[in-house]
Amino acid sequence: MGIDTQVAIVGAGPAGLLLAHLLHLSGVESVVLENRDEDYVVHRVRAGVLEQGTMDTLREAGVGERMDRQGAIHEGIELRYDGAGHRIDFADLCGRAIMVYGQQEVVKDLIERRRADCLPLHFKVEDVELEPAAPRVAYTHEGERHELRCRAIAGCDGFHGVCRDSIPDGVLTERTREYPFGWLGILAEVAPSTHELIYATHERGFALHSLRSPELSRLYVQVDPHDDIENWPDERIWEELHARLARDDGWTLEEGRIIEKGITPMRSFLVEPMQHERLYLAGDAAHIVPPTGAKGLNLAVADVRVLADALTDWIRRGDESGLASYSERCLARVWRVQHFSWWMTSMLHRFPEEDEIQQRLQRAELDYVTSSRAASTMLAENYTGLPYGWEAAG
Ligand code: RFL
Ligand code: PHB
Repeated sequence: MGIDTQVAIVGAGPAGLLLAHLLHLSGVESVVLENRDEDYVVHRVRAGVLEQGTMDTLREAGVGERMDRQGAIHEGIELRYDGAGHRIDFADLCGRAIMVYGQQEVVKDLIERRRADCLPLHFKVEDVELEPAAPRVAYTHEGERHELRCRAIAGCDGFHGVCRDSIPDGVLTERTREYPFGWLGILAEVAPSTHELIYATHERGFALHSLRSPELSRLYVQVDPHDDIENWPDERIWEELHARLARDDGWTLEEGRIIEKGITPMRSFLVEPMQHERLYLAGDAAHIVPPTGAKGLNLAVADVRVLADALTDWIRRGDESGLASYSERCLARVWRVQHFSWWMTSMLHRFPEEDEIQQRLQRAELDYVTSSRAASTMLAENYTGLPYGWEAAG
């Protein structure tokens, strides 16, 4: 029986689109299937922080040109508590940096490249069904049912996708932790009141001041995960942000028109292994981290780098060893990042039932991280992202 494409990729988020492009660069064909429309995908506001390795990957793959023009390199962040700011200087501590560039811009750049290369990318695909062992993917597009025979399937369809659920019961071990809070995020038409990201902790809860461009600010406040966005008129959001981000030295937060707002619950989640038969899961389909470490998108990029190499070795050279160890290689980084994201989250949020000991422990941790070079280097090294292959080198 013949095949229709070498790799069927489900999901056109950063994981699916980057995988398709990396495979193309190494001479492997793929088809990308996405259930949303293109407009929705490029306007979905999500991550904004790219690790050093992510920006290097995009550049090396020839899709970093607009990022380098419009994104902003940041060499540090501020931790703010008790009315004072404490800078973590990445450049000094670990010689690495981050790029502030919206996830939807990365997605836009990858879609544009896929179009320019005239390669298959289908939006508004419905009723995707997988047979991981065949392997085969069936779907409906423009009213017609199709079947795609392939050599491997990449499940890049996010946390709510269908790929993970197509694996029979008993194969995967799932681990989940829900946090007793969520983030209310806004995009506001106002010049950022800061040059670097500010992670603030306050008795009223966590707040984050992030940026998108010289005219656009992205801000978050910790809220109850079950709260309704209707309970948060714009004035109330600004009031919370002013209170939680306040500094004793007269720093002020500028307000602007809110053009987007929503509440996201927070969880830690992963499956082990990240593969079954000829189906390989990557990105949010396999793991979720709370956003405090700014890691989700970066972890998706790390997965697809490993997967692209492994698929290429198998399809072009007949070497299956990379695919066999795909999950194991990814999970070393996944667990490291799970720990860092949990640690940042625990240090910076208010927990509903926390006692005074818990508060004092958080405070002791913040004082340590902001005063010890060893402790702040740990934060800097993880935030900017451990180099690829660190686990093997260690
Ligand atoms: P995505 O982006 O969810 O893409 C999955 C795609 O699959 C499609 N899909 C399907 N397609 C076909 N058939 C089906 N049955 C399908 N079901 C779903 C979806 O429509 C979608 O297009 O997953 P991917 O590619 O793994 O990328 C992961 C990242 O999107 C995610 O980890 C980050 O956004 C997380 N995240 C952050 N990560 C960072 O690295 N830095 C950050 O600063 C950061 N901030 C954030 C974040 C996530 C947030 N939210 C809203 C969850 C801030 C927030 C508020
Ligand atoms: C963002 O800019 O959206 C952002 C930045 C840092 C985070 C999470 C989200 O930790």
